[in-house]
Amino acid sequence: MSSPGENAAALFAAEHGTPPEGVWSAPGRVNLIGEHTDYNAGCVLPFALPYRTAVAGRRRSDGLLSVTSRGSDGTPHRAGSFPISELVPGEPAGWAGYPAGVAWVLRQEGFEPPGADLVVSGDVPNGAGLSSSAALECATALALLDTVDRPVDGTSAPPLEEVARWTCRAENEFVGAPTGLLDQTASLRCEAAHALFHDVRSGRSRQVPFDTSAAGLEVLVVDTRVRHSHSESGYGDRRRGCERAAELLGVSALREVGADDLDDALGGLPESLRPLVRHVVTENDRVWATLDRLLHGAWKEVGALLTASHRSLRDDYRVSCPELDLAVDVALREGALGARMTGGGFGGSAIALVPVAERPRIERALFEEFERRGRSVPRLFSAVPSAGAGRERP
Ligand code: GAF
Repeated sequence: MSSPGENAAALFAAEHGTPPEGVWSAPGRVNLIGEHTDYNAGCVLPFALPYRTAVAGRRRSDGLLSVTSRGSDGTPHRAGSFPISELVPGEPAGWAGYPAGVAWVLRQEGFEPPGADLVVSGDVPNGAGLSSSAALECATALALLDTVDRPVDGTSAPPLEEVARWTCRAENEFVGAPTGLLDQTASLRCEAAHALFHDVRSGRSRQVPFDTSAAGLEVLVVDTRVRHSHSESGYGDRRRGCERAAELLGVSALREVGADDLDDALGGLPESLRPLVRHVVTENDRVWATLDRLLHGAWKEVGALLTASHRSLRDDYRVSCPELDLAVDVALREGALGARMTGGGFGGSAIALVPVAERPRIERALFEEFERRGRSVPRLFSAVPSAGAGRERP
């Protein structure tokens, strides 16, 4: 089977009659823990998936951005050609808004993209909470930075932290999804065989060795196939609630409320905001605890932290859904050390930390329970921490 990069390059050649000047790709992610903490200036702990979005590109000199994607049957979907200098947020809508948004942001940041032909191909499942949007944004950013002579593998490369901010702005301001920095940071900065501990407030990251196999474990991903979108109201409502709570507490972000001060903080807030704050403060604490437990190889405790995170997201933050809860409950019942929804929620995927030897049985139980309750057949796969974004070998 060909890789997304090979597919993008082949379609580029078929569409444009020449090979691309380069191919860049970026991965989807799972977030091990640290959910809805990023826009509260807190900490996250994702790792990159082996699934990637690749962008084959070539510079143009007429200021146009042409974007084509490869459908799963190999056919091209031509989204059109857009004058970069005339782009305005929201147009084009749909998937082409992500690459167009990145071109728009780069221009706002003072770059003058001369135009480009881009062909996209990827295998990150869409709408599965595995960060397919960030993978597309980040691969596009790398391709377009090359056209302005700031390649991310060159000496004049912009810091990846900046690239993460630009791609996040594309999603917030152009596409209109009020997301935080987790996904783009993960896609750009993760490394193979590691999870990435990232502190959004300081911008500092730490690569954390993540070798479940040495402990006879693996991370099973359960894509419930319930599709979600962060442009819809649920995500934005939670984010606004957190911002309002921070304002009432007189802090710039909920990150500043320590776990020891939680009870006092809750006492000063209206009832409706308390569960949101309780989740964010305890979740941030769980990220630090997970980092510590991972460094000590204390997998059982890591599992317990994952499960506690799920309960908090389900009961306090209220971003889970019946299918995610089902995946978590079945995995735990069948012997997972811990399980939780991953990503923004309202659908998408759950992860479970499972003993390798138990995986076939846990998978069977998941299929059976989903079928018995009339849910779609989940997609299951084992997630191996993989490399972050970069230029592919020619
Ligand atoms: C989505 C968002 F894109 C992230 O920024 C993050 O907030 C996450 O939901 C929840 O942790 O993936």
